[in-house]
Amino acid sequence: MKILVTGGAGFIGSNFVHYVYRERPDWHITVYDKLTYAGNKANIAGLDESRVAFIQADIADPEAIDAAVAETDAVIHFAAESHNDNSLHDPSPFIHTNLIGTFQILEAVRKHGKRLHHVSTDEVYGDLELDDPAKFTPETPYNPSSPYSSTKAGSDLLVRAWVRSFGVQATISNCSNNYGPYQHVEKVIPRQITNLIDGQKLKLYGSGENVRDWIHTEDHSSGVLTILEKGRIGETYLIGADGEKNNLEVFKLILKLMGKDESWLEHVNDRPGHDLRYAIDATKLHEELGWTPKYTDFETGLADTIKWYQDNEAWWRPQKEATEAKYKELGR
Ligand code: NAD
Ligand code: TDX
Repeated sequence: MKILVTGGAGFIGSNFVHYVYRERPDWHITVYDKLTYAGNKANIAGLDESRVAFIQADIADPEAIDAAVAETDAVIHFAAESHNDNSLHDPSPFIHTNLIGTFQILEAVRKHGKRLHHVSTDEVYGDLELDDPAKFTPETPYNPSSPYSSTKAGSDLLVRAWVRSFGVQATISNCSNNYGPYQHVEKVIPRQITNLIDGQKLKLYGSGENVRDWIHTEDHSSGVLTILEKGRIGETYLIGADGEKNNLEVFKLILKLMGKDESWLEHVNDRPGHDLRYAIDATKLHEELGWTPKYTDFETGLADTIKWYQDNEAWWRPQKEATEAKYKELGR
């Protein structure tokens, strides 16, 4: 089996590459990544070159993606502009990569008759009230809020249309918030851990009542591999691990695990249009495909993640200053 992993030098894509490398030793993996500010070849360093190849290119480049897709059996499409705050600052790369890029991948898999798994997010469903007993299911209507989530929603709809109109062999997954090692310092958990390492305060948007449904990135990878191998063509599967927590709870846990009191917590300007709550119902993935998450103890997973950032400063340090400069411009 030969797979092409777009965005395989990013946070989740690189975790998937390591996961498949370990779990499917007879597969060949080609990573296809533009290496934007969010991509880092160090994330996939140390893998045997006879089993893992690397192409630096843009998914929106029709010739480059066509040539790569022609050589593979299946495409697992992680590449995206992935950060909501950036999309509020400048939506244009989100249109380019998430919409045009996904379109070019669809055209290539259509032409060459290749299997596609499209990786998406729970944010396409909009947000839930705090006391809503319902969670997102594959039947929840799309209602995205930000330029990021609307371009991801648009990419999902393109995939659905290419399945129905052209018979493309694709599946889609929508996952909740991931955490773990190798996540860019722009995202909430690594930003706060590295702030504390730098003697800076945690930056909490608004009151901190917003709820995210946390899943360890390795559980996202096992979910994607399960769907790639066992999922029904044309279907959407939601990936989540019942990890709902509000931001204030997460921040307090980071403070506790890093031995600091609440004087280290600073309330900053809220994100415009800030989604209130995400929550995933992963029943379909459990019951139809037999998937279960492994990393269900958030406190242990968070403690390991903190340790990883403490031990790997050389990995995140080059990104930290520019990231905080961007936040300063946004007043957050
Ligand atoms: P990331 O920003 O860490 O990585 C994105 C990767 O894509 C980078 O390596 C980047 O260089 C590459 N890339 C960007 N534009 C490209 C282009 N035009 N051509 C080729 N490569 C390009 O993102 P992530 O957090 O790892 O997210 C990966 C995927 O998972 C995305 O599709 C995202 O929407 C989805 N997702 C993320 C989360 C989360 O919590 N982070 C949750 C659910 C779904
Ligand atoms: O400094 C911060 N302080 C803060 O309170 C940052 C960066 C964020 N927040 C809040 C905003 C959100 O309520 O924390 C929560 C999580 O923020 P992000 O890490 O930016 O993630 P989110 O916007 O929830 O989106 C993430 O999950 C779904 C990923 O970035 C997306 O790629 C994925 O689709």
